[in-house]
Amino acid sequence: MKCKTCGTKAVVNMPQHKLAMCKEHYLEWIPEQTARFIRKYWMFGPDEKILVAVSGGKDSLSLWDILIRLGYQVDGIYIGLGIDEGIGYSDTSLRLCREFAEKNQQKLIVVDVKGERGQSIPELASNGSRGRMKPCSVCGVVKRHEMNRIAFEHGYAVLATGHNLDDEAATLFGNTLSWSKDLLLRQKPVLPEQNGLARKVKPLCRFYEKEMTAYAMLRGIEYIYEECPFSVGSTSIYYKELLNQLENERPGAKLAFYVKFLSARASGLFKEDDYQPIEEVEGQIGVCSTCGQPTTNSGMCAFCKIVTFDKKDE
Ligand code: Q46
Ligand code: ZN
Ligand code: ZN
Repeated sequence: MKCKTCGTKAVVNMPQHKLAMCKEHYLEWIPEQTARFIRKYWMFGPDEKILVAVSGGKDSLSLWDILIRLGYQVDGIYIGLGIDEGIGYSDTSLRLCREFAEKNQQKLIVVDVKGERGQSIPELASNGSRGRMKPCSVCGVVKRHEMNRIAFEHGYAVLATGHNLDDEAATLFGNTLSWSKDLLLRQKPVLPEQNGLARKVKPLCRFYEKEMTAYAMLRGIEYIYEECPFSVGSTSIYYKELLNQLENERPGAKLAFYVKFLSARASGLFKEDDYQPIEEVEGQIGVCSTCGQPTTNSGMCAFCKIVTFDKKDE
């Protein structure tokens, strides 16, 4: 196997693209492709302030690395979830994010959920008054809220996350199985800024997970190998396994599934159905009575319901 660019021995083989590359050219190709996706989907411009959400995993730290290499002004945000589960998951992931930030002389904003709200994610999830909730449901609400809050308070126009193609294809698969029109309409590489919330972008959405693993390893990025303990047995992991079976038989199938969905939607897949008068759409968004963030709930947003109930019980 030879590098398509220089003909020396390739270290990465990508049958999905019918492409193989040496280390040097692979490490150039990934940022070039990322820059292409940023332009193609109109994610952000060179002067915009970007906040990248980092978890200590390969995708988010690689995204931070790539955006730095591309010359963007990009700071990191780490949400400390307080997940230990016998492996010190949150402690290790925070340490790796801090080390990355120091090594690259970048700013990292750390939000410690337990320090600020009194309870970690597992504690908020098992708190009795609201009934038990799944840690991932609580976690999703808390992470979204805190990232939006920090982006707003610190004036970041853009919030970038490290979702890769495997994540997006698994989400798309789940949304398609249930034909969740609202979720299919919202599943985009870019969600525009609205109601004071920063624009959300996913610059890695067209890279396979294994491409990001190769990038992180070849760049020498130290990341946490363990997945979050609460992800074990999740539906999204099951969908990823199913899609990997398909991909093994038909290289490129996962990418085609996702990219063709984006083009089908852009060319009007939902056109007739998705029309809603603008007054109706705007009427659905209110403001949380406690924190002021936009919400479709009346009264308190989902985040404030979680953390406020818990405070009363202390
Ligand atoms: S971090 Fe949070 Fe994930 Fe862990 S608790 Fe679930 S949602 S699995 S991306
Ligand atoms: Zn080469
Ligand atoms: Zn709120």
